[in-house]
Amino acid sequence: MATVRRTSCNLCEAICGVLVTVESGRVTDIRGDEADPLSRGHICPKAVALRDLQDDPDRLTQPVRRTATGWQELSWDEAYTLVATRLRAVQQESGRNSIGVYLGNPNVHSVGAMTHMPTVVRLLKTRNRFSATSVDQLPHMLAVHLLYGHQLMVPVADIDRTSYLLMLGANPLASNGSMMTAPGFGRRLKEVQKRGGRVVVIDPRRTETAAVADEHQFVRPGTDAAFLLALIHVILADGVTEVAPYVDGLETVEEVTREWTPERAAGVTGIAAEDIRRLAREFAAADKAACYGRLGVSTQQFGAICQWAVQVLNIITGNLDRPGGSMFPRPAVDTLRGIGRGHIGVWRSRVRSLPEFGGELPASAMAEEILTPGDGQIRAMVTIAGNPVLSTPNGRRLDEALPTLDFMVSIDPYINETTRHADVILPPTPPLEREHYDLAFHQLAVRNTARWNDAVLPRPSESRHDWEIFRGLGLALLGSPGLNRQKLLAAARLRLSPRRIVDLGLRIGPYRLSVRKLRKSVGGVDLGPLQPALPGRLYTKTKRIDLAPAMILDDLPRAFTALFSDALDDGLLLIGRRHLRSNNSWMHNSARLVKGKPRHQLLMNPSDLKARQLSDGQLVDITSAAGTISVEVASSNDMMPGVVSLPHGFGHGRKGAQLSVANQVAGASVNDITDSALTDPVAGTAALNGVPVKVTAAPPN
Ligand SMILES: Nc1nc2c(c(=O)[nH]1)N[C@H]1C(S)=C(S)[C@@H](COP(=O)(O)OP(=O)(O)OC[C@H]3O[C@@H](n4cnc5c(=O)[nH]c(N)nc54)[C@H](O)[C@@H]3O)O[C@H]1N2
Ligand SMILES: Nc1nc2c(c(=O)[nH]1)N[C@H]1C(S)=C(S)[C@@H](COP(=O)(O)OP(=O)(O)OC[C@H]3O[C@@H](n4cnc5c(=O)[nH]c(N)nc54)[C@H](O)[C@@H]3O)O[C@H]1N2
Ligand code: SF4
Ligand SMILES: [Mo]
Repeated sequence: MATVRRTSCNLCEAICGVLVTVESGRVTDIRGDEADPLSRGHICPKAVALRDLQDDPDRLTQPVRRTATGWQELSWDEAYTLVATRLRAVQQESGRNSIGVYLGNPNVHSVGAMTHMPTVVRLLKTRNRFSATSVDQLPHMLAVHLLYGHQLMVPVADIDRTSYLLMLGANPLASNGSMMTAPGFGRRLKEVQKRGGRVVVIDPRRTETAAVADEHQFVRPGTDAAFLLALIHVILADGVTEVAPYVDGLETVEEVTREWTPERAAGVTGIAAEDIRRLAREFAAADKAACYGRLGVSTQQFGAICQWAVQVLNIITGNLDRPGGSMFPRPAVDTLRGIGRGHIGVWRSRVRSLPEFGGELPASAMAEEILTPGDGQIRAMVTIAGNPVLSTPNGRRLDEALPTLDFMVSIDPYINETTRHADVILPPTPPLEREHYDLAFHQLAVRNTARWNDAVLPRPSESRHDWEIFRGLGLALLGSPGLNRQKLLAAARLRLSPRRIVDLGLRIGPYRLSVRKLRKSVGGVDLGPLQPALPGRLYTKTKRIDLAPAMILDDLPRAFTALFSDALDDGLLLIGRRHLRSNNSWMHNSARLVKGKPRHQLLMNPSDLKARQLSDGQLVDITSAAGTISVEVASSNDMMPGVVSLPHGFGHGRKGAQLSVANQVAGASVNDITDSALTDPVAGTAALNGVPVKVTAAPPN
């Protein structure tokens, strides 16, 4: 008999409600849930992959250990003891910091990882912690930490009420939105336009999103800082600012942007000075406007300046904290309370002296910290829901570094490009077997809603949820807790279930909800549109906003020199892209998703092809300072001349990776040529976009 169960898809940040049909224990259908007040029935093709994850024969369900004769299953208890013993042994021999930890993206999509993983990471007491943050949203977190006093106090564009949306470096029609949970982004954009509003996209590629916008401007990769500061310059020169009484530092911003003129910006960005002036004036004049900058303006050499400038633009035009502007969500569980406000540079990486942020070092430093001998060298790695061999810059070097470790453990359902190097792999249950409340993305949602999901399918007795794995591993690491208060607390925390923790959070949260109440609401509860929150909710000590933090001001001269004085490289610049049917590096094992036209090619403007006597479809070598990869080139008028685009997450088929579908997918890993030396020095974010490359015909083999 078929039953229909409600849950949500948590593969990306859109957290769409879905209805799953189950027949005799198997999923037979997945569709959008119209009753979800946030997603209103929207889903994308990846939702069906939930079913493929469930049924994937390559997915591990029990711990495995690498032996001379191949992978061997072991019991959960054996695995916990083995891992804890080996990790402690490495630390005993080589010191606390000899363990490196890398946390990948799916952690934020799992309630069990959110509630239980931090305790285990803390127990390891190492400073060599890394995560996908530094190849992603770190500049956002730095900017809001400096401006609003908390690293996660991120405002989102109030897309459902705005009349002017200026987007840079974001392609939500492929990504479904990021640092901004707005399921059905395309529909929401159409609604802006239907209301008579305007959508403007700034991107070196005419993306799927640019195609539906009212205006698209090409921008030379890595130069958005000049564009954004010129917008601020124009608005300040016009004297049309609208600044809230709790904002300081306007004069300083005026001073430091004086030299950042539209004419200068035009020279490097490729956007005409009159267009920059017009866009600034349109933005300032719109009754409700929001500027939103995402990955393309984060993972680049001036990401920190860009994300700061996006905030400043919203603030000085009176759009921060205003309906239709840029607003702060108010989730039912206040995640900010449970997470530190953030800090930067309290310690630095050993080899290159890159700063920590919020307790994590830049992922760009990971390989060198493993490969460089000396005190504090990483000798063991713990990877949790990450595939850094494909997802971090100079992944090839990391791929070579991992086998030199004394020990490696991965918490991951797959034997993939990274985890094939592990000694032990601990696989968690797949999404449909888990309960879920979204601790991360209600915090970034364009509407306040809340939903609890029961598991759609029972977990098989031999499987463990991720939180159970963290509990098992954490207790093994604790050994016998003894009388130490900290240890007892950690053990107690590990023993609480996610449901219990969420329930407590809901009860003390702003709407006094509970898991019981949420379970009774079909599709989730609607808590209404975003509400103004300032200055009361600011985390700054003064309850004021300082527009001009020293850390950013100090970096402006570097940007000015690099952008305006240095001889600009006239070669090609490499950027990334995403596709609706692909998710970072790890969903290429779903035959249903990867079928159809290949999506791994290098996109290049026909004029650039012609100048190099290359032709569409040809195999080319792409060479950067970090190395060379070979891939097919595809001619595309959607590319800005001088810019080429390659998606990340490809480069499967490596020896030992057990991904029967993905291993057949063509393509190379762009992160074999992104350069770990190329970072934004302010916080060490990897500059994955704007990498100088040469493209030549690949020699025939
Ligand atoms: N060049 C370039 N590089 C990029 C980007 C880019 O745009 N360009 N984007 C960057 C961004 S934004 C990000 S977020 C990173 C992502 O970087 P990562 O997080 O390192 O990589 P993912 O591809 O998301 O890999 C996720 C891993 O988690 C495993 N996994 C899946 N579900 C679960 C689960 O529920 N639990 C556990 N324990 N494991 C699970 C998968 O098998 C896979 O090994 O990549 C970054 N790298
Ligand atoms: N289908 C799908 N959805 C996803 C993911 C996925 O892999 N697949 N990944 C998820 C993750 S982890 C994240 S973080 C989000 C990311 O969400 P988005 O930020 O929307 O991601 P992208 O599609 O990479 O868009 C980045 C855009 O920046 C542009 N760009 C590159 N360099 C520059 C530059 O210098 N300046 C400007 N202005 N633009 C530039 C690129 O052309 C691209 O269009 O997507 C999430 N959703
Ligand atoms: S947009 Fe697609 S992948 Fe993202 S949550 Fe919705 S259905 Fe899942
Ligand atoms: Mo990401």
